[in-house]
Amino acid sequence: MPIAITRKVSPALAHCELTHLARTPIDVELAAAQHEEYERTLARLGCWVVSLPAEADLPDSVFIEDTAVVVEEVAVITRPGARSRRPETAPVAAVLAKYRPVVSIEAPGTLDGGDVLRLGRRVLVGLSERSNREGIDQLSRLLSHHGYKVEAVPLGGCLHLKSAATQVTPDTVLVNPAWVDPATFSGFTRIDVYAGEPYAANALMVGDRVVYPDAFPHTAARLDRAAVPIVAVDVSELAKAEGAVTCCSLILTG
Ligand code: CIR
Repeated sequence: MPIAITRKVSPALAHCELTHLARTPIDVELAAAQHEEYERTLARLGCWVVSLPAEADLPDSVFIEDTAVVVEEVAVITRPGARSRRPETAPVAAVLAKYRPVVSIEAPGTLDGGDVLRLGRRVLVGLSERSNREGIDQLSRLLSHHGYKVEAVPLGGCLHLKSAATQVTPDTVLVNPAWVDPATFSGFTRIDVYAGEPYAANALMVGDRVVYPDAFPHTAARLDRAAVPIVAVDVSELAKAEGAVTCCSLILTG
């Protein structure tokens, strides 16, 4: 059974980091309710959900994906690119130590888990405002002796690599080609997001299903046509904090 580690919405969510979105009022109670439904969805899809308590002083801590990169062999604790997010990692490291050997990215490296897209033994990492070359090199050293090949991927216009591309079936990726070079995914079948839905490339594959925001009907129709089995969730309030579906969990398999 996959384990999904989540963290409850912080009461301080409205003070989140924002890079590409303007600040708009966030209803924290609604965000928390949407997050609970997201957790229930993961449970319905067969995950054992380990839900960590809310952190009152860490606005972005619900976006737990950014704090670690977990493969079968090891958990790599990140050093988030946003200084305000660095205190998020310690409690996550303590939990992950129950499941994996734990290693860490060290200064001056920075890395956000949202930049890390694993495709089999290939690990693509967005060279972004959050993840620097030193962080990517450290990740490469930490994962290479477990047989992974880490590749830096240039990005433009978005926060993280997984804002621009995610995997939706074993051989299909969902891509916003305006934000990442689609040639990166040669060898995969590619589904492009509908141009009017730039944020639509973030999907969370859980087993053979895909958790997907209900906010992108045109791109969802493309996924349907390609027979990608999606399970819709409403994460509209979390989206105002620049979060989406991958960022709210760490999924441990194997
Ligand atoms: C941030 O800027 O760090 C948060 N407001 C959003 C993080 C979203 N993380 C993700 O998509 N992996």
